[in-house]
Amino acid sequence: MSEQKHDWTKQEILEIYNKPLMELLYEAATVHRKFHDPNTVQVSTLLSIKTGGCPEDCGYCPQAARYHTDIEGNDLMQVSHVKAQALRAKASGSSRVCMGAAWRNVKDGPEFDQVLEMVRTINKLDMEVCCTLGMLTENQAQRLAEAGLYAYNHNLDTSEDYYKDVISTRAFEDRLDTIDNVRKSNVTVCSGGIIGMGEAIEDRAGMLVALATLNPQPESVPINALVAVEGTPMEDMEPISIWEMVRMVATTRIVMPETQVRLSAGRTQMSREGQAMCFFAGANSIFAGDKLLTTPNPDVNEDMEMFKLLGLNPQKPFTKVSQPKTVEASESQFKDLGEKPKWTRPGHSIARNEEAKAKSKLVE
Ligand code: SAM
Ligand code: DTB
Ligand code: SF4
Repeated sequence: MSEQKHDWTKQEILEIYNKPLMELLYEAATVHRKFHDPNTVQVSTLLSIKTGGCPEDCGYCPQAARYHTDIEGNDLMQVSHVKAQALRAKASGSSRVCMGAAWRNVKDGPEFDQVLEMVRTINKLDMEVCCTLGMLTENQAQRLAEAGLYAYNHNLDTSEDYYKDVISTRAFEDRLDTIDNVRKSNVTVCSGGIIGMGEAIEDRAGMLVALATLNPQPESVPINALVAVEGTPMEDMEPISIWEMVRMVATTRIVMPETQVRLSAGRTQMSREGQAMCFFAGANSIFAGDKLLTTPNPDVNEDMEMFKLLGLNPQKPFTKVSQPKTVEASESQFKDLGEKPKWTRPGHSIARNEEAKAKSKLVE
């Protein structure tokens, strides 16, 4: 029987977030132990299968084409390369591979077919496969499910209110619609957000309301600390303190007791003591590998040393949900519909995004 509560209010969540720290930690750790093994942490490896050149204006993102960041853009990776990287990840202790593409949305055609083949290939290595490819139709979600996709990552990123100050090329509602499309398939939902983008604590609580009131709640919730990348509109944001991360992780754990809470971007700035506090507060998943998508992440060997020090064990694949079956392309029941969905384009102006875009033109 699920013990998820789906009527969380912002007020209730704020009360949890603002508790005296020792109370908050104790409550979160108690919930954590009821639903999870506190000594097991899932290790997932990110793979950027298509880097840079994205048409969106997400204010935090180094991959948006309109800002001048010094990342190296790449076309879609070959399936053989993806397989080699997945094997390396498996050998270093990862049970999940998450493939990211700098796309606004998925488009039917040869590139999506290639991604489906990547999904089949990794599933056959007995690893959990996750994708994050932007907005998705129901048919595309079904095709990914059929290929053996385990999870789809699509972050809400922040509260509905603050979203308008971060992105102008799509709406919060589009994100919810994509999550809904994923839910209609057998693929599990991974959705979370970023803290440290200048949002108020109320926005953090607002994001958690949006996630926790989904029924069912996401199986996985990544909590990222902003990586402030030079050239993006958020390059000058002050880093968040470890206390804010711990509070966010603990609150997420309490309001979504069954979910895997992922300590995501920002770990290079965190001490081992800080990360240990996050694991105690209920984080039970990390991204491993010296790179996230385009920015640095701690070295795998250092992470494994930290696991040893803390007595943590990497989670085996398919401990929560069984391995999806893979259907070959030739036997697929879901056809390429060539859909051209109308995702929203609010197009309002965000001053700091416009400034970063103007600065980028001067650099070129
Ligand atoms: N293009 C797809 C999309 O936006 O859904 C998938 C890739 S996108 C890079 C995946 C997620 O990475 C974003 O939703 C955001 O939460 C996170 N992200 C991107 N840049 C980040 C940064 N500088 N710091 C922290 N998280 C970041
Ligand atoms: C998520 O929530 N964080 C990951 C993953 N899902 C795709 C991505 C973090 C990206 C950080 C910035 C970069 O490396 O480009
Ligand atoms: Fe593109 Fe995703 Fe980056 Fe936004 S977060 S600019 S959609 S890659």
